[in-house]
Parts: sequence; C-alpha cells; structure tokens
Amino acid sequence: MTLYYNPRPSPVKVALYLEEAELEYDIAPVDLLVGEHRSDEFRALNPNAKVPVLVDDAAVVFQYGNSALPGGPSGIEAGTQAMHRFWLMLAQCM
Ligand SMILES: N[C@@H](CCC(=O)N[C@@H](CS)C(=O)NCC(=O)O)C(=O)O
Repeated sequence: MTLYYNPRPSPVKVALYLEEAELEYDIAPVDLLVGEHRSDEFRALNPNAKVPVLVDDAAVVFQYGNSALPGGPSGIEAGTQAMHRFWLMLAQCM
C-alpha cells in the first residue's frame, strides 16, 4: 500500500491506523505548500485534491477505517477492530 501523506491531521490519522494495524505501507510525501495535491497526477488519484490517499494495488481507498483495508472487517477479531476505532477516534481529537 502507498499512503500519499503530509503531516496534517487527516493523513496522520491514517498513518496511526496503519501503524496500529501493523500493516506494511510506503509513504509518498505530498507537498501541500507547493500545491502538489492540485496537480493532474494527484487529482487522478483523488479528484478532491486532498490528502490522505491510500492506494492498494489498483484500488484507491478513500474511506477511513478497517472495513476498507485488507482483512477487515470480517478478517479482524472484534476486539482488535474496537481498538482500531479507538485509535481513529483518538486521532480525530488531536
Ligand atoms: N475528510 C477529508 C479530509 C482531507 C483533508 O481535509 N485533508 C487536508 C489535510 S488535513 C488537505 O489535503 N488539505 C489541502 C487542501 O484542502 O488544499 C477527505 O479525506 O477528503
């Protein structure tokens, strides 16, 4: 998976989730200050021109949370799912 990232609140939430879920991913830095997120290349990934974007092979995942990620939700034990949601909610308060 590739996480198009800038250290802003929304991308940090997804990075926290990926870390807690112990999923492997690469970071593709997106420089918002120079407008990389408004480039045609980036808009091809996310027409909304916002980070984060999570690309898993050919699929682009816009939805936050484990239902859109490998193994979830049915492949993840309920207690672990609850912990993932806890981290996502905590990150929203940052
Ligand atoms: N829930 C929104 C949040 C994304 C968001 O607001 N990202 C901010 C960074 S935290 C962003 O990319 N801002 C750049 C801009 O709006 O120009 C989404 O995924 O579309």
